[in-house]
Amino acid sequence: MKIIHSPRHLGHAGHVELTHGQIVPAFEKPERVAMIMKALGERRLGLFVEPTAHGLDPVRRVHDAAYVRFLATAWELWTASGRDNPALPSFWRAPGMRDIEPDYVDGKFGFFSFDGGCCIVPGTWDAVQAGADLALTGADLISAGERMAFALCRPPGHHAQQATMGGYCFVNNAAVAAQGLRDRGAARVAVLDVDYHHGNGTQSIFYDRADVLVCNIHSDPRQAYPYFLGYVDEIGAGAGEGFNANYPLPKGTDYAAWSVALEAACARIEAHAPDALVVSLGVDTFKGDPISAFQLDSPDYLRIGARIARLGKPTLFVMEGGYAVDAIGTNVANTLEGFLQ
Ligand code: Q9C
Ligand code: ZN
Repeated sequence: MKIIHSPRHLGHAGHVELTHGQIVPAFEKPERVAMIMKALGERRLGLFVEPTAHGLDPVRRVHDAAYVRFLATAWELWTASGRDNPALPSFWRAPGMRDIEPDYVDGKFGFFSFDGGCCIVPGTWDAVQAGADLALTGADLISAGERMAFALCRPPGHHAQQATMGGYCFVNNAAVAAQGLRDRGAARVAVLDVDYHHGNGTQSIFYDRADVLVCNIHSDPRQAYPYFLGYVDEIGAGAGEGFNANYPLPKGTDYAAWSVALEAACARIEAHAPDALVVSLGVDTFKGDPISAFQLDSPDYLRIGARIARLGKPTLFVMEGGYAVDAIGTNVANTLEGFLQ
């Protein structure tokens, strides 16, 4: 197995987030990757490789050009307004307001985001571009015949929609990879999102398409972030009707109940008969996660990996959430080891 990583994620550091009415150090921090690499290295689970550069065209296959332009210039815009502190949005559009990109920086930050979880510092855009390259290098490997690969993306991606950042996510790495696999010849692709939070970005991006099935197992949006998407009746639209599947679960869910949803998602994926599978691998379902409320334990991740392997599809794992830094390495390594056994 190849583990695709890059030190460029380190530029996205020293940032903050808006949580519980306060500006706090970001939960999504560089140590997450260090701990994962340590665990994967100790277990000799794979070969570490660096990504190849793919440019921004494959990113614009799933994101609006104006949004990519905003991300590329956001820090410059922020500092041009006379600030040198980490950048956060603090204004958002409500339903009924105009869909026009403002000229002023604060308006742009609000226009292209949906929460205060996406802080931008000088190295953010470089880290985000590196993340997309990791995902695309993973798509290259799977297209070339590898059975599996792991794109150790940071920051994560699954909350990023066509033109909005949110939930620590800027570019939707899993969506970039899924589209990349389509563009490399896969007729059908499936995305299985096992992060604690609903992958609203991935769902939105592929919502009207039948070629990319999106399955999400997550905390019920009535109780949990991102709150405004992730209900069972979201089944896709138009040509994509029937090609989106949501499995919301209550807070407190343990592996016994979680794995029932995994079985249902796996059955749906088998029916789709994808040529390749992208797994949005969040391990914030762990019982010790500081911002989440499922009860999965470390050995459960071995079973998750093994069940996904039984689908028998070429599989690209893309890193998403997981904030219990002490356990994140074990939980990710267990998932990949479970797949490989
Ligand atoms: N105090 C991912 O896992 N904020 N994003 C929650 C809880 C948003 C999580 C605040 C959580 C986003 C990729
Ligand atoms: Zn999450």
